[in-house]
Formats: sequence, C-alpha cells, structure tokens
Amino acid sequence: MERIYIGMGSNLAAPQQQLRDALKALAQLPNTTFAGVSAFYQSDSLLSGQPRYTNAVAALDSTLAPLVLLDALQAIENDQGRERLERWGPRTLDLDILLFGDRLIDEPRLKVPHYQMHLRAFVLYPLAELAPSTLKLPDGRLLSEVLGECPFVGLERLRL
Ligand code: PH2
Ligand code: MG
Ligand code: MG
Repeated sequence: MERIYIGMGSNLAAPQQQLRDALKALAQLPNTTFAGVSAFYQSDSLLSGQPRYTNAVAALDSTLAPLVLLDALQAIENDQGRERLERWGPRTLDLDILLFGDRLIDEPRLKVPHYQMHLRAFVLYPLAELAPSTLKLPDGRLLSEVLGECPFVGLERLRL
C-alpha cells in the first residue's frame, strides 16, 4: 500500500458537483482504499478569462501501479465530460497525481510530484488538511516549509 494524494479541480458545469461525483468514483477504484478529502476551496484560475476553480485534495491508499492509476483517473475525467481541446483550457474535471508514496516518477505520461504543486496555494492548503506537516516531499523539503513560502492568498475555503 502506498499513500497517494490527488489534486482535484473543476471550473465548468457545476464544479462542486463535479468534485462530489469524482469522489464517489475514486472511492470505487479497485485495490484502493479511500482515505479522506479536504474541504473545497475556490480561487481564480491561473489563466485569466476562465471561470473560477473549485479545488480539493483526496487521499488514497492503493496498490495500483502509477500508470494504472493514471489511466483510471483519466477514465473518470472522461466520464465526467472532460474535453482535451487545449492544454490549459477550462475543464469539467482535472485529477492530478500530486504525490505517490515517496516516489519520484519521470515518465512521458506522468511526472510525480506534480510539477508546480509546491507553488500552488490551491494544492498545498487542502493537502495540509490531510497530510502531516512533517510530510516530506520527494525533494526532501517538508510540507510545512513549502507551505510557509506560499501565502494563503486568493483562496476561499468553502464550508460544506
Ligand atoms: N488548474 C489549471 C490552471 N489554473 N487555477 C486554479 N485556481 N485551480 C486549478 O486547479 C487550476 C488553475 C490547470 O490544471
Ligand atoms: Mg491534469
Ligand atoms: Mg491540473
């Protein structure tokens, strides 16, 4: 079993419902135990002119291989109407593998940790609700350290 953190995001077609539907799908993955979800957070898109995002982080314990999990996550994105028109386009659902145990993965289809997670408040603050502050990122830095360099700016934590 490895602990996996999934970054979830949506900025189209009822984002909060998209995340709730995705959580149900994550809970049904084979060889996987659902281990928790953060609160939902809203923030402006990193790209101007797009609708605001709703984001969350989910924790899974799984024995799936990374690329098998990636395929399963992409199938969930597709089931929820994800259209891959442009790289940074708005999306009904985005499921990103943030961390996979303490692995560093560098494959054409999958880089772990997710390349900008240490800079993104909408990833780090929800992650910090689930992970211990002593969590080490694969580069050896502590989550608490990275969080301390990433101000809680522009994030709105939703009460659900
Ligand atoms: N994802 C993007 C681009 N911009 N902005 C926010 N606030 N949240 C996201 O998840 C996000 C984004 C591409 O994956
Ligand atoms: Mg993605
Ligand atoms: Mg993303």
